[in-house]
Amino acid sequence: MEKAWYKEGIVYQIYPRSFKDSNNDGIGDIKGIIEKIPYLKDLGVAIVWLSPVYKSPMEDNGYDISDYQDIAPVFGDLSDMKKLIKELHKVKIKLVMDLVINHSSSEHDWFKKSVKRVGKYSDYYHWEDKPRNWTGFFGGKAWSYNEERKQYYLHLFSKGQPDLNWDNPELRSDIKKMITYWLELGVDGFRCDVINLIAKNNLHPRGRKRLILTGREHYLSYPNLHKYLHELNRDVFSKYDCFTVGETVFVSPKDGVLLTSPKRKELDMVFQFEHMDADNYFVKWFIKKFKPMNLKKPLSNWQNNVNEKGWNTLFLESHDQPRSINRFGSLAFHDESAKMLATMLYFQQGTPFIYQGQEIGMTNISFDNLEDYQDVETHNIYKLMRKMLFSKKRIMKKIKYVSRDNGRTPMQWDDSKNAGFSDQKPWLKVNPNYKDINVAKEHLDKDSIYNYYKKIIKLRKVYPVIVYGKYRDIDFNNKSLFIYRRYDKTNELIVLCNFTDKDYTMDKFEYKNHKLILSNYKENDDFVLKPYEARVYYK
Ligand code: TEU
Ligand code: CA
Repeated sequence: MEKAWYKEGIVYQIYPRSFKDSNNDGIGDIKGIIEKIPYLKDLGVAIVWLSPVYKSPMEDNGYDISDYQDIAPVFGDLSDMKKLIKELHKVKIKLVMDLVINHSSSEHDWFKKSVKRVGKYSDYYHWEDKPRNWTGFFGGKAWSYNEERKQYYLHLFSKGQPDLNWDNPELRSDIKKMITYWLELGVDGFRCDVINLIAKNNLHPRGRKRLILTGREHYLSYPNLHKYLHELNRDVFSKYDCFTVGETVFVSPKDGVLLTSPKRKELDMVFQFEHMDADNYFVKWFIKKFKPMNLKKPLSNWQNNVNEKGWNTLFLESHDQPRSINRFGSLAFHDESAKMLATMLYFQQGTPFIYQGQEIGMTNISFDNLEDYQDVETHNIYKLMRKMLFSKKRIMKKIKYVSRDNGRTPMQWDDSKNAGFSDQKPWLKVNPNYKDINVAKEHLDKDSIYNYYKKIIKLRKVYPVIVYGKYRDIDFNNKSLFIYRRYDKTNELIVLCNFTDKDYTMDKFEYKNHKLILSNYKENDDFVLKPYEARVYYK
């Protein structure tokens, strides 16, 4: 299997708004990230994925871009960006930017010119005389009327995020120029936002009525997608030592191989979301009780069907997801379950992604007032559910569990005011548990979640079989344990995880000739796995 730096290194995702505020305006910024580079180095981070910092009206916190080649003043300026790249490279950390090219902001110059039908920009977006019945990712209609142009335009997300028309070669050429601009500045790769939505059915027929995302058959991994990805790779990415990870929604392992097979020269890896439905019925707002098998099945499915053909990513959290301890672990066994989840995940095959705060065990927020939530998706869904006559109480209960703000509360650096994130009232409230859960405290505790993550990151450097070994499930039908084997010709790792809050007695112990290289418990009984106990054996 082809070796590559982006297969070996740990990627750490930074949501800039919530990471570190250097100028005390209550909002994280680039200078704050530069301040924390020593922290990233200490953890063992190899690559930083930076969520958008471009010019934006911030309707979707920067995923609505109004200038792809300039920085939002709230985060800093281009000289800060160049300094960040330089300082990260100085300590051998690479930088991956967020590439949001399915849509721009309606404040983008291109959209303003498109509304006025100026030259080549007229067809940079999707315009129709009549709306389609499609619905969007944030609930509600996906086509809106523009009074000035007197036509409807497509926006799969918020109204301020019009979808770009990728069938237009002029648009594709401008996008390629913009990507080249960042690569020339020294950026080492891109996380491509909802990249499998970029190709639409240019006939715009009526969409099939569905519970969510009516009309998705006209843009979800549409055939032209592969043509456009191959074109980006051929004309831009292949000319640099860079890597691309696609955020691809509603894809199967089969799609995953099509998108990440090295032979096809499209993307290097993708984020898939099948395992993110482990606690919901297909739509995150329809919550169901988590069962370990609901996580094991999709993760194992992707391991068994993508390994050796394409390349996986390993993630449980991001700026779009609630915290994994609340979803798949246990607050009663907070530390044990956080460490177990990390063990379960990061010894699988694929590039590991850590989302800021995950490495110290940050948890969901629980605001009682809707006004305390800032996320556009949360507010849109609230309005939609009220129209569907859901009670306020019932909706708030869902929001507490599902809102993307659960993963966006300020990073908890220490137990000082605002968790050391800022001297000013932060844009989003700090989780009140910051006095117990913070970097400073965990740095000092050799048994902390932070130091457990450091051990995992170190082990990945010591045992290449973790990165390049094969994967096999063990005792797959076991509903309480997640056990798997990683191996190559001369090495074997066995990973055992108890996914329950009870002791689990194994009927046999097969690893007496193996060396225990990691566990989240100090004592390990041969036959009994304690609640959320994780072990890694090596031979
Ligand atoms: O997310 C796309 C996406 O699918 C998520 O919005 C997902 O539908 C939702 O979070 C499920 O709750 C990307 C970005 O990661 C997200 O932050 C942006 O809001 C979105 O695209 C639009 O750019
Ligand atoms: Ca700031």
